Formats: sequence, C-alpha cells, structure tokens
Amino acid sequence: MKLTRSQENPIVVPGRYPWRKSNTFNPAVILEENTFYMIERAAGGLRPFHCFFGLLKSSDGVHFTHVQDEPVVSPADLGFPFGSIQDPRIVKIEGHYYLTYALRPSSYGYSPTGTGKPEEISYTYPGIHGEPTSFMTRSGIMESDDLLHWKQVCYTTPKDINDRDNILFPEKIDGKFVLLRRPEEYIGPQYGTEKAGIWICYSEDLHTWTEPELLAVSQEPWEFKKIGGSAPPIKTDKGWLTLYHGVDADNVYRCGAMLLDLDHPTKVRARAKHCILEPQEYYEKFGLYIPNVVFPTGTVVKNGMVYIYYGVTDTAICLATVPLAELLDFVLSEK
Ligand code: BMA
Repeated sequence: MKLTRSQENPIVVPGRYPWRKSNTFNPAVILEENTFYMIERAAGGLRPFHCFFGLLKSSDGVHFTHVQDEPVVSPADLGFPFGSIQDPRIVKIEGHYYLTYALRPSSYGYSPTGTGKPEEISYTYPGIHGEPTSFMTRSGIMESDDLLHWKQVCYTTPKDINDRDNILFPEKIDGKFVLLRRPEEYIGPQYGTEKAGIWICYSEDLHTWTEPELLAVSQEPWEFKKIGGSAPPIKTDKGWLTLYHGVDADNVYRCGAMLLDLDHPTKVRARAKHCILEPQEYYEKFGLYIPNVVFPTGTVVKNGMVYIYYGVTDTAICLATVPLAELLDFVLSEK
C-alpha cells in the first residue's frame, strides 16, 4: 500500500505560543466549504505535559494558520486546571460539531528515553500543581456550532478505567449515535476476550449509551500490544472505512484499516493484514517525545483523495494522501 507523504512534512510544528511551545500532534480535521479546520493537541512543555486544543485553518489542507492565539479548549474548561486534554476527533452531525477527547484529570509528565515509551512517569509538581485526583484517562464529548466555543456534553466512559480513542461515526445509523471505544480493562472471561480491543456502542441522546460490544482485537505482530481507533470512520458504498492504530512489542505505532458494515457497523467486513502507514521518515522515527509513532486522528476526503493527518513522535503533525478507491481496494484485497 502506497500512501504519499506531503513534501512539506511535518506540516504543523510546535512554537509561536507558550501553550504549544514543545508539542503539537494527533489532530482532528474537518472540511467545511473548501476550508480545512484542524484542532491540534498541543503542549508548552513536557513536564508537566499539560495539553490544550488549538484551532487552525487552511485552504489547501497543507498550510495551516491559527484562527486565534489562545487554545479553544483547556482542561480547566472541564474543571481540571492541572490536567491534560488529548487526542481530539471531530464530526459534524445534523449541523453540530462534536469533538471526542481523552482527559487526564491530574498533572503528569514522562521523562523521554529516546528509545520507546518512557518508563518514568511523574504525577506531582510541587509548588505548581495540586494533589493528583486520578491517573485514569476518561473520555467524553464536547459540542460547538462555530468550532471556537465548546461545551461539555457528556463523559462516555466511567472514571475508574482507562478508556481512550473514543470516536463518533460522522452520522447517526438507524437514528442512533455510534461510538468506538477502547476500554483497557475489558479483558477476561466476562468480556469474552483475552486482549483489550476496540468496542462499539450506541446512543439515542449522547447521554445513555448501550453496553459496548467487542469489534476487534489485535491479530498481527505489528499490533501485538494493542489496537485502538484512529479517525472517524469514512462512509463509502462498500462500508465504513475505519483506520486504527496498532502497537507492536517494541512500542512502534502503525496504522491499519478495516471496513465495517454500513448498516451494522458491529460487523467487520474486511480487515487488511498489513498496516497502511508505519514510521519510515526521520520525523516519524525521532522526535522530542516518543520515538517511532505515526498516529492518525483525522481524515478528510476531497475530490476522491483521502487526506490522512497524523501525529509523529508526539511532537508534530504530518499529512499523507491516498486515492479513496485505492485504499478500499487494498482493504478488500487483503480480506
Ligand atoms: C497513545 C496515546 C497517544 C499517543 C501515543 C504514542 O497511547 O497516548 O496520545 O500519541 O500513545 O505515545
């Protein structure tokens, strides 16, 4: 599978404002009347790793500029001034924008080792931050009508588990909102799986969600450690094209693709055995924070081309493109 990396990669880099001085990555992206809007996850430093959401726009999908100087969402907006808000994914349903996010309510920071996921993690920053409240990641949904002002709608996961990569489908199916989740603790006989995986659930009103059903678990060596959803699924006549990430035994993050049934997205119609994107370029292998990470979180389809936006090494933002038809053929041919 051949994705074309933008020659301008990384297309968005840290800097300019204090709150995004060190990192910008894992963005949500949406196309609105020929303008690409990007919501970046950004941080001003590594310790603590206090993350915010900033808003950028672009007319070509490559060159982005900030819409305002301040973040559009801060963890304080959710009541957690020392926390970190992460990994936004955006959809527009019936005229409203919905943003799913992962929230770490307390301060934390890693010390990068340069070789993989850092082992050392610090939670307290005496003199700067308050007492830690929880080390779990909780996910939720915010809503906006203008991309600038966001209000909390609901949490989609309980407080006491680690559940990230919550992603809404871009439209209702059979009158219901559909959400992907990745509850790390759903393992064991009572959950019917020995491995954590991607789960799916439904809601009529965004507040009450059905019990999640297991959609997929890791199968291939490149996704040995875990898998999780990437970007909101793309509707095609063959099914919902769903990108996801996989982590191998050495903590290398890659991107894979599967196709879910259009009417019953709990059914996986096809899943490519091989990944579609993996760390290859210098900027995907070496960065300020975590090496060997490509982490797509947003896609846009324009004139038959899929624009895949992905974080690299938790440090900057890149773009790769591929014709939609080619990507679909690849997933179907690898069935
Ligand atoms: C995942 C998430 C992502 C991050 C990735 C690589 O578990 O925390 O936000 O980009 O790890 O560090």
